[in-house]
Amino acid sequence: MDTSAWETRLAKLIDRQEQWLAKPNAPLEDDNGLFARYRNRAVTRDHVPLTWRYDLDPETNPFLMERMGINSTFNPGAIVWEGKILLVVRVEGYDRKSFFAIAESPNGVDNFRFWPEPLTIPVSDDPETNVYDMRLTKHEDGWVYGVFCAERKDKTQPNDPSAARADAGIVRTRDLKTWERLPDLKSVPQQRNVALHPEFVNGKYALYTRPADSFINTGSQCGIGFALVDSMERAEIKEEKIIDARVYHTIKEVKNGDGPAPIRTPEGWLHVAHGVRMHAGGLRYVLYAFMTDLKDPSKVIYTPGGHLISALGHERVGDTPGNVFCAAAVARDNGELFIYYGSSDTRVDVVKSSVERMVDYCKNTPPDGLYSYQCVQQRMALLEKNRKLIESGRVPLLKKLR
Ligand code: M1P
Repeated sequence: MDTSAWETRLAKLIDRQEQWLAKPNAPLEDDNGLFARYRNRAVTRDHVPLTWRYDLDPETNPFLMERMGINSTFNPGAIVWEGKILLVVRVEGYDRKSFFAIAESPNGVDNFRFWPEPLTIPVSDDPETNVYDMRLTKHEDGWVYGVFCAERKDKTQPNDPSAARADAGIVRTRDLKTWERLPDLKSVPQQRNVALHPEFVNGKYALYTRPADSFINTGSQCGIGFALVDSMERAEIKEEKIIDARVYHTIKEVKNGDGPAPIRTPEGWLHVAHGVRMHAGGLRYVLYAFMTDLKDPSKVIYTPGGHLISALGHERVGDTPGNVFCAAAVARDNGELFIYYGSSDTRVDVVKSSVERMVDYCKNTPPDGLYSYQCVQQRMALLEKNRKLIESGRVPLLKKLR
């Protein structure tokens, strides 16, 4: 390529990315009263800086090729930091390895820009092959913790190149720039999807866990667990109780896992989790919500039935079609609540709700009826209530529904 063609191409790349990053986002009108989706994706692989992907030297890259491509950006952790919303995004290269990088937005819905460099997370004595899905917790001990999946080859199965083991890696920081690596969470079952509770519980650190017999299948393990550990510097699970079990013929029949650290609300801790079922198309991941008791966060108090978010429209397209997965939600001081989720393991999408709406949803949505007969009864109860209201004439507009 001659110099002018090379420069023209570079100018185009720069312009195109700048336009993409500066694109304003807006909520879609077809919201459901609980949350609003947004017109544009929050973070995509096209947000990743050109300097991380291209060799920008015309001598060594005469065709201005993308030398090290990015496959996807998804499953972030989130934090409100100095008034801005920061996502610790799982960035996956063409080489299938993920790494973490912070993308920052002034308003949480658009203009996400990556910090100049990806995060350098120190490795332990037994370096993991892959890292992903970091949950962030601003803990009352003053540290910000990141708990993530540290994936290694399963050394007990040397002849199977696809055999892996998942453990919970732990890092902490005070400025989001320098990260201290702590020993991985010690646990007999494998652990992915571990989130740290933001407050001490009985003077200990509290973890929401997801024990699993193997890398993909949870096997004999039954759901989201709760464990107290004495220290995060040598975190070890000695006892774990299942607080949100997998249940036959529900959205969490095959497996589930807590999402971000729970959010304190006046009526309990709000959790967003993922549930997985199996169907002819493979595993189907959806998001659901539940709440735990303010004084005893291991006690589940509200379990709205069914899913909160399932993949729709563009969200259904990507590497694992039809799945959504969440490790990030933030509540702002004004009560606004943003939930960030990876759709089809490809990009980050966002919805806006509020703490008040989510609590109302959790308290007043009937739990899964578990049987079709019971589900019809629940629906009939709603219908009957509405019928009486229509007949009462209390809400004149309802006459239209007669
Ligand atoms: O592909 C969907 C998700 O699968 C895994 O989730 P789980 O731990 O419940 O099996 C994770 O690899 C997650 O990153 C991924 O989005």
